[in-house]
Amino acid sequence: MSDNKIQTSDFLQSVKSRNPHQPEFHQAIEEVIYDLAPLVNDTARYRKANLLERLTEPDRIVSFRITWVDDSGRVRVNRGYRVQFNSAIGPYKGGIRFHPTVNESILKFLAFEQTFKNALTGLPMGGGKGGADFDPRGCSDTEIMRFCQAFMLELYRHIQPDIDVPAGDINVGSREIGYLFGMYKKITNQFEGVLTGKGLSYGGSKLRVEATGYGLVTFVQRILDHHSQELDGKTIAISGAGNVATHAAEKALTLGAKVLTLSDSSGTIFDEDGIDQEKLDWIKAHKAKADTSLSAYVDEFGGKWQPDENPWQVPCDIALPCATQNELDDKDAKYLVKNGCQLIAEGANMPVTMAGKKVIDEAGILFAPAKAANAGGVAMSGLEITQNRTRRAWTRDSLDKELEAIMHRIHDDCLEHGRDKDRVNYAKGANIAGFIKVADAMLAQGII
Ligand code: NDP
Ligand code: 2IT
Repeated sequence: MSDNKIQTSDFLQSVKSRNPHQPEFHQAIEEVIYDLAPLVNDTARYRKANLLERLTEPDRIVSFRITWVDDSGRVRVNRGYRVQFNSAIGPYKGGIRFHPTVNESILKFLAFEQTFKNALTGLPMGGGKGGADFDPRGCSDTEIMRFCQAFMLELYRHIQPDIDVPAGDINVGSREIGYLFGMYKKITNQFEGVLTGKGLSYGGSKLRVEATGYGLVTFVQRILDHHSQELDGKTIAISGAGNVATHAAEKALTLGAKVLTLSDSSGTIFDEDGIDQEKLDWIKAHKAKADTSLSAYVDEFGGKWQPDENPWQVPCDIALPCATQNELDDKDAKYLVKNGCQLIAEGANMPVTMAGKKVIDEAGILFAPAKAANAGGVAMSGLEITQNRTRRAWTRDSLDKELEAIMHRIHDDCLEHGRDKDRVNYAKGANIAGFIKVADAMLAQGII
């Protein structure tokens, strides 16, 4: 009975009816199903264990009220979540996002992808994600602290170093992790590695802040190497101006590339002269202040400010979407193709829409999917966990080498499973390599 072959359209339809009104979650599953269904259909042990259906249903989701008081004395209510998706290969692991758009669909898509991504790192981490529909814009530092404390007042029940280890994501950086960690320690009286992305003075890892962006560009460089090309001299369009975007830009500069754009939710800066390290330092400091727009860049350095626009109309060799999901659609992809872009690598999670991917695929442009290309951040989180366990702090140099080795191994995995005649289908390679690691662990652990 359970030996039936999977029909992708039936499978997707059943995902949609089991999870109504969750378009991002459907999309994340659609992104893997065309690669995984043939493998599962051809592999009796996967098919019999009904692995795809099991893998697309989260282990559990907790949703909770967060009540806090703002500076004017008003009592505020937000909704918080933790999606614990899959723990076949290790404790749940994945970031926390604070953004008004956060809902169950977005966190389920992120936790589903995280399961594959974490497997690709080769480190023992399951997949999870959490967050709240909280908008930090306009909040004072003490409001952010009170919100983080109120969030942890519930989250602490669900996390522990051997259960679930959250980290940062959009609008959750070192400051927020500090407040979250402080409250966890206050409630539990345990000083333990329950969060990653911590400050260096209390158990954080060197290079965690930089790791996602640096790892992304290391992965891009590896792809170019494999295709007998170099990063040196290439032009790059990057979206976002947060953790991933600015560190991708920084690494790209050290390798001789020219960064033409960065963006935020108010628009894009296009600097034909290139955004150098001095300009980047200014951007980092500017965006670290509350509620700032990148538009002030042009008063400081010149270049063009393009309000409410994304960077994808700017001619470039490489595009790195590093802001948020579904920020690069088919229309944008057509501009990139027309303007001669050769490689698109996802720094953000699922930044390219399905229609955008189709355009990229048809044009034969190199494409690096998020679960492989942005895995450097969570990989460094995994190394932070090991450092916490062994109570040692590794040097920046050794961590840098380890990060590079992990990104190279992920590239090898993509090659092994994604070779398609004379092309490499990196998305297929990442989907299959990640799946096999999780699926084999699930099989070994029985029907649970
Ligand atoms: P940050 O909060 O540091 O930065 C986010 C950036 O994206 C900001 O410039 C923000 O603009 C912009 N942005 C956010 N939402 C939107 C939106 N709806 N439309 C347009 N711009 C938007 O987050 P990160 O850099 O950490 O995360 C960026 C992406 O990378 C996310 O997809 C995240 O899931 C992914 N990621 C992050 C990792 C990490 O280690 N931090 C690891 C792997 C993936 P503004 O300032 O105006 O809000
Ligand atoms: O999407 C991601 O990989 C992250 N936000 C980082 C997760 C982590 O646990 O470091």
